[in-house]
Amino acid sequence: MNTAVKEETVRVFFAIWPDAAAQKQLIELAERLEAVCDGRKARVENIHLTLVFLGEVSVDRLDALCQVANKVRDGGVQAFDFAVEEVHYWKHNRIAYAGTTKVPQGLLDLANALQSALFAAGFAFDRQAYVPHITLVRKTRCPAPSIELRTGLPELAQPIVWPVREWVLVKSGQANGRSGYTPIGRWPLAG
Ligand code: 2AM
Repeated sequence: MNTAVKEETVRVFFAIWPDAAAQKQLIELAERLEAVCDGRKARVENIHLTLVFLGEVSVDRLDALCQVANKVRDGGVQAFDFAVEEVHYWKHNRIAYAGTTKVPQGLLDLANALQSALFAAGFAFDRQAYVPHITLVRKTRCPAPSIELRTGLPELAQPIVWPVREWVLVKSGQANGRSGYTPIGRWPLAG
């Protein structure tokens, strides 16, 4: 008989959520992309920009995770605006996403501060170079064969900009019978 007690975990990540106006523009962009690329567009309420993806974390460690976020908040990372200017396609995972050419310093500061504080607190996370991206359509077959060749992807007439004033800790999983994201903490930016 296996008597080992299975540790309860949750799949979590830190992220930024667009405001309502940006959400509307991003879902419209996702619909345009879906029309040319096929695939499955994100649900409007799920559209987000990940800061740090932690994956499965023990529920017993969630308090410690929030303490890490408190420490980063107390460090006073400045608020910033995020501007989506481009659409890209990642062939390796068949994702079409919204990105930016001008990564705001505040975003880099926030992602770096979180990574450093998480590392110091002993949390494991993906330490690959941070590429800010907002997944709009999954399982796509975009005409653009690579990130460099974007021919065929919708162009943005003007950037989609929103003021970033807080970040959130999000739980990923089943909620009300649907898979989705549930915020379990939020922290303000300074300024
Ligand atoms: P994706 O949209 O490119 O899949 C919740 O799954 C969020 O965490 C999504 O923004 C997702 O990015 C991101 N994510 C999932 N797995 C990840 C990983 N191994 N490394 C970095 N980010 C990941």
